[in-house]
Amino acid sequence: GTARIAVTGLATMGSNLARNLARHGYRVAVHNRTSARTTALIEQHGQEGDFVAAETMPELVAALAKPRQIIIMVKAGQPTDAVIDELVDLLEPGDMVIDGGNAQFADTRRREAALRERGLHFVGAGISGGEEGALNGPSIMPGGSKESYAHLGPVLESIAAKVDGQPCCVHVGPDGAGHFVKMVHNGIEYADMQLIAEAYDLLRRAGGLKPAEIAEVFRGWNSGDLESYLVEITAEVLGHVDAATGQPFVDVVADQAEQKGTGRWTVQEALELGIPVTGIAEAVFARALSGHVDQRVAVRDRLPGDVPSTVAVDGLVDDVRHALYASKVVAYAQGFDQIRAASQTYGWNIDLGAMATIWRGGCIIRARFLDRIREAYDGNPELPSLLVNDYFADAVEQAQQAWRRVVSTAVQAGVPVPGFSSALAYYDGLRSERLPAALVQGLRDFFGAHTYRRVDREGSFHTLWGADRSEIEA
Ligand code: NBP
Repeated sequence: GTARIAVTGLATMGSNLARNLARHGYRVAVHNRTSARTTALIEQHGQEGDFVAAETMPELVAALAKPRQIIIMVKAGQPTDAVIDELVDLLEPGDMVIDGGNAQFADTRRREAALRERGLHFVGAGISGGEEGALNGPSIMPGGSKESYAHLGPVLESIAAKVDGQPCCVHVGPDGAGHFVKMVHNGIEYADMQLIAEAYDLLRRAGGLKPAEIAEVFRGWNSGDLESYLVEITAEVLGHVDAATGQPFVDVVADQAEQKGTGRWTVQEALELGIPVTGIAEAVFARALSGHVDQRVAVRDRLPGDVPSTVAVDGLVDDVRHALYASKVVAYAQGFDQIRAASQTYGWNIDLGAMATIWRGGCIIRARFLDRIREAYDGNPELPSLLVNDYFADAVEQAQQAWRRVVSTAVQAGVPVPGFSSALAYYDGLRSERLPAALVQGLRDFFGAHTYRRVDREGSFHTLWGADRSEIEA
């Protein structure tokens, strides 16, 4: 065969990715379980490039030059395994199977190990940017072997988004590293949106601003440090008026946020790693709370707020901007901590600065301040937290008083701000010289003889709480 690369799975993502490849001059073999999709792609877009349509998997494999490179873009989970099973018997050692779906990284690790046994390369590649990104340039986070990246990298880099001439694609690390980073990216996206939603809610409920006015506020913010795709589209969504009712669009949308699961995965994995990603966790739980409509309706009248109808809001808009920025820095700091922890646990050796680089374009969390994150990790790859990089430390210091005012205003006004307040609690926790964990240790030792360490001597100790309260070395 002569095709450079293949795509199997031609729903929205797969067909757009195939078109992106073809538009970049690659001969692309295309296949879908239901061949009507293949036919439709060729009929509608065949003139955009050099496609080879394959009706069956053996035809697809035969169409490819060696070593073969096949991108799978099907529904994550069992469908991906079904496609891999069908493929592997048709392939030869050295061939590469790329999973561009939203796979769970543990699945990617399992699949990579299984294919490696057969001499095949398995590349779990996180792809962000939705259908628009797939067509015009996504952010790509490929895992797998270095050897496979040597073949694949140039192709993926050519179709990825570019920022300042740099492709938003680098080799993340072995086996599941790419899908892990994609997962955390999605988790950060959850946190980012939650913080934006809290800013809106406060400006509306405590500040008394109308959606159209808040749209203007966000439009203004988008020309400063907060410049990002999400802040930009927040202005669009808040400014939109429902044609049917003439109401602000945001008032006619049911207030129950959905989740497909990647935010939840991020938190589950953070719990396993013992990394506090409170910003992401609060975002996942805020969506969960919003979704429990029956419960909300059942309890609402019995839970009075007892809050003043108005609160002093002098300078609220600027304060909220500071709170949003500081909380966002915390959410990213936590996400990067999680990537670093996983990198150590799984031996991935991930370059954290490079991750910030590839999220600058193509993906949903693209933002100006990712440049700052890259600079921070380039300057010091061992940074103990993003928060102590000079730029971010100064920014958070400047924001601090406003951040505290915003959280207390929200509390007084009865507006929930789990993202802002947990980010501030995280910040105050990290900077505290002494934490009440000492008391927790004392309690654990009291009821369960769990022992404790002392600040002044090495070793583990236990106090004989039920006897004379003398201390013994455990
Ligand atoms: P879907 O996730 O809706 O999957 C549809 C595709 O999976 C079709 O090609 C379908 O074939 C194929 N498929 C299924 Br379902 N079961 C199969 C099986 N047992 N064997 C072979 N093929 C099977 O497509 P999508 O929205 O384009 O997303 C593709 C992947 O990209 C997913 O993993 C998704 O999570 C990920 N992703 C999506 C986005 C996005 O914005 N949509 C963004 C980033 C990543 P058929 O035509 O024969 O039914």
